[in-house]
Amino acid sequence: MTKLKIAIQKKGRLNEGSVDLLKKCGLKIEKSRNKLIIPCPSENIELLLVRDDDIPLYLENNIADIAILGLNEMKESSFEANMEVLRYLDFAKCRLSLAAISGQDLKLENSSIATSYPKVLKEYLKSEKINANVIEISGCVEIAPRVGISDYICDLVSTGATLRANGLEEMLSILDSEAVLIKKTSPLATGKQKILERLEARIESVLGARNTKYIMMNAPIESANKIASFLSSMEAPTILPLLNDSEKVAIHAATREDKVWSTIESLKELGASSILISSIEKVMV
Ligand code: PRT
Ligand code: ZN
Repeated sequence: MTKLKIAIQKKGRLNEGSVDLLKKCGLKIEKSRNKLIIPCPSENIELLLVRDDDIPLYLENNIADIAILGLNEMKESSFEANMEVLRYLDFAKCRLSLAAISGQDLKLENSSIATSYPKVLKEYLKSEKINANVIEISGCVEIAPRVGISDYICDLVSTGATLRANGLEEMLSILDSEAVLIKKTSPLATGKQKILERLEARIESVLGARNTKYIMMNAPIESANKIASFLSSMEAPTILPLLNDSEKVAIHAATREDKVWSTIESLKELGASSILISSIEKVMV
């Protein structure tokens, strides 16, 4: 039986988001501490739990068919040219940034920069025609400027708390990263491709639902058309009569989460009341 093999991080910042997304896509993932291969036979899928640094190698050697990885790790891989991003997954967001001891100016020419991401950094320096010495260190990069190893560091930042705790200041972001669904650029066999397409459709519906809210309200009949045309819904809003109130109707619609607050304010101005907003689990368009 054909199986699609998916590599995800075993432990770390990508693990929880990857498992959560795949579970919402219907995969039954029974995690046990030492199990590195998890079969999901009902979906014809097999999960490989590995270190994120090794994921590009697994794809390159066709040990995994697709994977969930941080964009920064994909870009850092020597196999980057053989891989493609299928979808941005909206979690594990961070940026690769240049930082220095607080209060300094950014003067990269002829400087030294410590990093665990030498490939991405060198590509950036080349594209900007900056001549600088890249010092590769494997971790705890934040210490480098304080102990005189380098003038700057180039490291991943999400909240910036780690930089601040080490007296460093973020100066310039050179790459925005998040978890991405990736595969080798070469085509998959037909059976695997079909399983992938089904999974991608499910991911689409799970991620679509994350950014969508279901909004319900009562409104005066005379405002109903205005409200209906105002709501940015996926389909035309539903308008229902109310029991024992001939002057009002109930209006239901799906709306984008980032628009919810401004939507509520405008709805109130149009006379809407009893506004309820609820989450949506999945969206099939
Ligand atoms: O064991 P394995 O090799 O699989 O994991 P790992 O230790 O190499 O990676 P892990 O789990 O730390 O990170 C995996 C991926 O998560 C990274 O490649 C990024 O794509 C993504 N990610 C998202 C981050 C962060 N956010 C992040 N904040 N990776 C690292 N950090 C570091 C940051 O550099 C800082 O040291 O977390 C610390 C806290 O960040 P602040 O800015 O919130 O203080
Ligand atoms: Zn790693």
